[in-house]
Amino acid sequence: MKLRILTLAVAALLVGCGAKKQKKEEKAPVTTEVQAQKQQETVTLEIAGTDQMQFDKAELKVKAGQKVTLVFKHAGTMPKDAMGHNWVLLKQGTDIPAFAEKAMAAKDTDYIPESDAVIAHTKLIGGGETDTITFDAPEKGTYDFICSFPGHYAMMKGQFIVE
Ligand code: CU1
Repeated sequence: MKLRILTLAVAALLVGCGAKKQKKEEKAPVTTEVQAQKQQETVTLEIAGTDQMQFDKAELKVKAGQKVTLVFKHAGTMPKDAMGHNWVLLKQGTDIPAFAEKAMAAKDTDYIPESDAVIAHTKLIGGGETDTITFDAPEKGTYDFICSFPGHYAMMKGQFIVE
């Protein structure tokens, strides 16, 4: 008897398009809310380096407290030895020319010198390669990012803004 009622109920639901629609509408706001919340907690940024020794973006923006996923792509075709790029986020107040000089001497570690100035960095990549990193956004403020491949920082730099 119970099963019969259930079958009827299911049939009624299937037939009654209106009822089905209502159910969907009830569910929608919850899903959207969860998605919005997730979006606030995490952010995905994309930036690329080129064969012309440039980043394709001069500015990246995130919100304080966000988990940042950064997708770094080398959009060119030149090999790593000739036109390698990385993305290095530096602490506020870092002396960039001094850091770059240290980086130049750090070939064995892909030009990432031993330094407490680095907040986050990708690996060094060549044409066609991609590296993805995740890190927590630092506190509110404006930070510099550079490519630490020898001679690149003068052209390859930008601002990472935490709001
Ligand atoms: Cu570079």
